[in-house]
Amino acid sequence: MAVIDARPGPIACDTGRAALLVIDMQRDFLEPGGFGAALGNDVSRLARVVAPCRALLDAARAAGLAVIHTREGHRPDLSDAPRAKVERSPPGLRIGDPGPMGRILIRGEPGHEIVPDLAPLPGEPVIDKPGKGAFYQTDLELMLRNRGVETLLVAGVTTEVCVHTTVREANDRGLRCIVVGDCCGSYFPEFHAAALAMVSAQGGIFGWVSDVAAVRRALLPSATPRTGDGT
Ligand code: TIU
Repeated sequence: MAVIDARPGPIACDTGRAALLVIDMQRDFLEPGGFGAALGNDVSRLARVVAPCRALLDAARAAGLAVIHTREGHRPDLSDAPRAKVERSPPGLRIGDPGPMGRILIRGEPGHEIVPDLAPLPGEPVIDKPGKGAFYQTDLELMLRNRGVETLLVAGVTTEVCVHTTVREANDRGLRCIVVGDCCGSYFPEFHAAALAMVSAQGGIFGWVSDVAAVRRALLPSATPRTGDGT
């Protein structure tokens, strides 16, 4: 049992019944020419999340947690892409349009891949999701139930969109969610801060908020703190 320092208070975590969920750390959101940029965002704001996420991934793997990755994206024929979503970006920069990393937000294209530093290891499931929430139209819930997962550590992008939607979905399914704040990123610093505050307000209405240093201390008590984990 690990006890993780968090807001609104410390949270006990049975590591045998916990999983790390890394959300949408894809080139399409982090690099120029992808979906994030097509929506008019400054994608350079997300790069700082990669190193802390890697420190978190290393700790979770070393502690034997289940690690699950997600990717947002659509089928090449766009049959799973709602028109309302496609029309959100300007013509020429829409989902399915060609870009420097292949077709924007399409499965199998270079831009859809997870950034190399955070690449899934063999055996780590990757959930391909058409929406913002990782539970919508995916088998994530089944996977978590089959593994007996009760607690989710959550990292990834963007804090107020896919991370928040997923945490709300998980909370309603009875999972304890610990959002690792410095391993989440947003194109909007003020939204990032507000989104984290919303999770832990009201006594932890959707979950807990922690940071990578606190998680590493709890999961690997004898390890030396290292660069990139915020210590
Ligand atoms: N636009 C934005 O902030 N996010 C997304 O579209 N998807 C995710 O958050 N993954």
